[in-house]
Amino acid sequence: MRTKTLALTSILALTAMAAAFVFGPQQMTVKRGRVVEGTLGSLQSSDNNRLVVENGIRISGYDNPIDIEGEVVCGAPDPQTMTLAIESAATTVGLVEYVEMWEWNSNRFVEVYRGPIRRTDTRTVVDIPLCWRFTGSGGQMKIRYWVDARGPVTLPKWRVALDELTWDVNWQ
Ligand SMILES: [Ca+2]
Repeated sequence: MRTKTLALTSILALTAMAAAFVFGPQQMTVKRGRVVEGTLGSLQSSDNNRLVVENGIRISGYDNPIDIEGEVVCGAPDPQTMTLAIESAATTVGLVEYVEMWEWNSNRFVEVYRGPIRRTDTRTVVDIPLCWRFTGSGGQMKIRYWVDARGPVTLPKWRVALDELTWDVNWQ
């Protein structure tokens, strides 16, 4: 019931905003890694307020040292275009960030971006092709952000700082 109310409010907001909307995750679960500073609110815009996550303990080689899942109700299904903005920095070289989105027809996460994380704050904007695949019937979207060490990372502890993780969605 709460979700339905939220979706309705978002649709009204969309009408007023000419069917284009920027938003970040409304809910988030850190499945692996330790939050050092920041909150879900830190991801909503590029403002130097960052969610900082330290790598977690790997029980097996299949575990990703940082693994975060988030959800949002964007208000309406079947958008025309969508871009994803990611702004991140790391305390070491050799890390790669991966972004996946939930594809509702096949019921699985699909990779939409991967790239190295730089030492300096870098904002990347990714175009999401066939973006309607990633919205549920009520406009729900799910995202997974994970990090793995792909280079020679010798530090036992390192951190990734996320300044922004948002979608720019257009229904026109
Ligand atoms: Ca921020």
